[in-house]
Amino acid sequence: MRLPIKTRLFKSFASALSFFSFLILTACIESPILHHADADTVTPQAQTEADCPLHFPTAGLCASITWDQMQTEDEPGSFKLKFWDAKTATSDGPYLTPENAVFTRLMMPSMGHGSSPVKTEQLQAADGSLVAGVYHATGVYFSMPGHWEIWIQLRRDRGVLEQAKVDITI
Ligand SMILES: [Cu+2]
Repeated sequence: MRLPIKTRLFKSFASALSFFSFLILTACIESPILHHADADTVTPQAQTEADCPLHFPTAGLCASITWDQMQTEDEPGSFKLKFWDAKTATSDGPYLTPENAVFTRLMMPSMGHGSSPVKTEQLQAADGSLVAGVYHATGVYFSMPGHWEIWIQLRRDRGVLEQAKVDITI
């Protein structure tokens, strides 16, 4: 039996409607994802450890360590230490000299001891001028194998204002 023309029209309208509502529904499901993707490109991403390996929130600085050389049996190691503004700069610079004195301490947490002192000095260019925000740490010697912490400290007088560490296994 053929359905009356009105019923057939209604049926095709209804199926068209359900098709469109399916599309709309799909769009609604996808839209938060799209919106999220858009938000990610606009909003600066939260700082990860890779962006800010050493974080000094009070000073508003980040820092990173780059090894010149690791210690050998005969010689201690050395590294460059670079500071930058946590909000406006990246690990590629521009680098910023902290307002406080910079120190390096080596600690072996499992045994509660340190190692011989590390010399941390602001890097000098060939003409003798100081390089902004870049330090050279020398005499970096871990006295035994195992897990160590390299603590970078910002100090005033004899007090540590702020410190951050990177872990290393020797
Ligand atoms: Cu030890």
